[in-house]
Amino acid sequence: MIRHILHIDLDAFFVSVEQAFAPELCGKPVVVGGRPERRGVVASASYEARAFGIRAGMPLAQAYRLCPKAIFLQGSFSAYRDASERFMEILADFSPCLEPAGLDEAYLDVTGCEAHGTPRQLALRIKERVKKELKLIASVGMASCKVVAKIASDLGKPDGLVEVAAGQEKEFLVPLPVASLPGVGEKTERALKAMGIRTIGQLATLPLEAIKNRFGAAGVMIHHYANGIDNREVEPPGEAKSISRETTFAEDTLDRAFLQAILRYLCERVGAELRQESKHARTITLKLRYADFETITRRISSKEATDADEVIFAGVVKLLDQALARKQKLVRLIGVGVSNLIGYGKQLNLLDSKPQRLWNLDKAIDRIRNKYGFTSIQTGRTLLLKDVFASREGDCTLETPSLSR
Ligand code: TTP
Ligand code: MG
Repeated sequence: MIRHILHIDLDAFFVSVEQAFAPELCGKPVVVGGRPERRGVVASASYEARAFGIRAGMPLAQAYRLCPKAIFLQGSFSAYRDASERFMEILADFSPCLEPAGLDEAYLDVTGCEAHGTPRQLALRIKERVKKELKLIASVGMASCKVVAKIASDLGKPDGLVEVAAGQEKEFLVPLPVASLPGVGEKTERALKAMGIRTIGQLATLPLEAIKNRFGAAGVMIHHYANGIDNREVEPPGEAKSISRETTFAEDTLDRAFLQAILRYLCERVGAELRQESKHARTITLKLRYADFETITRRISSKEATDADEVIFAGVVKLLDQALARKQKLVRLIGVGVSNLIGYGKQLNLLDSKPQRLWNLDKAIDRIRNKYGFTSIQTGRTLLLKDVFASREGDCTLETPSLSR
């Protein structure tokens, strides 16, 4: 059976989110990554900035030399994460077979969705909704396998829509440079060049054995890809096993009120994700890294599972107080985690164990945050962080999420 796979990738993602917030940035060379006088690299560059040769991964100082009039922004990671969540929600409306492959890209298998339209019609509708609801531009590649769909979406950028008909995969790939193949990094590209291979077409015609001898299993993979062969399924992520968030402070601290406010914020993030995954947690973990890099984790488990921000918060605050009572050392990193997760259905006495008030409150806040972004609502216990939120610079480094499956 011929599969219909879409690869959707947002154009200049970080920059485009900034432009959606501040339309005066549209049409200008914009770079997200930080101030050019600071160390660091370009995370995302607008297409206008790319016209000057600026690329992701390039040192900011070099980007500045290429285009001094470019607008350099620190960026706001939580805004990107919120946009990413909303982007994935739109995609999920088109098919349940959705595999996020990063914040701004995903594979969607729409085989069998003919009743709703052809793959091209679905792709156009996705682009339309992303534009209308998120003010972002999605480039879409359509093909019978993942690797060709991905290359097609890259090729059409910006604002692309490239369809590769079944049977045309190899022909489509022939003229493209080998570096467009996923799995061919700079090192492999150099090694292939030394062998006289520059295009995917040349790679495809090499005997498989020659590539296998030179590059091993990775060689077999890129040889298959070069021939338009990729049997990988679009795989929706498995169920979450643990969820955690942590943050490193700009300055080490022992300010208990501040630590509690940060903890509350992290708990709300973890709780929201837990509810999103329709899970309850039995184990709550606090992680602390002191200024001297000593790192401790402390956990409490309970028979009663929870997904309430308030309960998770009460747990970690207790752990924090115990840790601070034992050691008075400056803290450089703090994190909250939940694990030992169970599905809603397994906790039959749930409504008794979680006060209705907390349930209603968390749900109401989730709804608003899902619609307007996480930081659209700030709860009383995090008010101390107002300044951190106000400076988008701080927001960018507020926390690192981690979800293990
Ligand atoms: P990409 O999709 O690779 O890049 P992009 O969306 O900025 O541009 P386009 O897709 O139009 O080519 O990556 C998505 C986001 O991931 C990007 O906006 C910023 C982030 N990122 C980094 O932080 N560092 C990097 O080196 C890269 C490549 C991306
Ligand atoms: Mg992108």
